[in-house]
Amino acid sequence: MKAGLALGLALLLTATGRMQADTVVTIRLEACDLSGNAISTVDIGEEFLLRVFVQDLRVPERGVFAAFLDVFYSQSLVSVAGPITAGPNYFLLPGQGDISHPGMLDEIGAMDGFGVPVGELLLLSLRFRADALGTVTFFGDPPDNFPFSDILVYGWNDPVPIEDVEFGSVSITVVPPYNPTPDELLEDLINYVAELDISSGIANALDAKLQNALDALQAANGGQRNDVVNKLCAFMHSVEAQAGKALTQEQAHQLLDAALEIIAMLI
Ligand SMILES: [Ca+2]
Repeated sequence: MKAGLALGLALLLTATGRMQADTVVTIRLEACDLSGNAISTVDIGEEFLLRVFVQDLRVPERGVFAAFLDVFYSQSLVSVAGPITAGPNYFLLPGQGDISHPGMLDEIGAMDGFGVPVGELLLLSLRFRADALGTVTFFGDPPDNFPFSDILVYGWNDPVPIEDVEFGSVSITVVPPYNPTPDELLEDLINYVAELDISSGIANALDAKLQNALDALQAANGGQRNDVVNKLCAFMHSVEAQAGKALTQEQAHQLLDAALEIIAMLI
């Protein structure tokens, strides 16, 4: 099949009449949450999916029949947490792909078996766990175990030359979980009020009420938390009085929601 690869390349160059190869297949990597939403950050300890998409870029598009790749990643930050799952148009070959070596997914991929796949399609996904803080990049890299890992497209008998396949990469940052304390939320709210484009008189009045609440909170023991709630209620009354006047309705809603969130943590 090495000869087949070389022949495929020669045929492609002859057919296109160009010495510069065009991308025929893209293999794109994406990080997403367990519901399938693309993400760029993940809380430490949480799981996420690495998803691999393929697309045939030829015109007219005929579809990717089989695609494989290696993926390198930092083993100190994330670890494999589940088996490979094929996308809905593809199936896994028994024994194909080795995910047992930390830091490397070797020869992972899938084949089509369910009609003509056109458009960008999910080839496979794989569950990872975020183990340590930092940014991890998953690098897609050409496979090397031919002919088992040949990248095939409909309409061509020979494999797609590796140099005509674009292997993508994706980064995701592992972050601490965001569990703000009431103090932190109150400080956020104070900063938010300070940045509002409102008259300084109103801003100062609102700020004074929040500072009162923050002072009470920082001095509070369990028995004094009602005092904090009362001070936040005073803040909310002031906001309501200014809604549609010194504050827009939207600003007022945001301030009320923020205060209610803090109160909910205190009662
Ligand atoms: Ca490999």
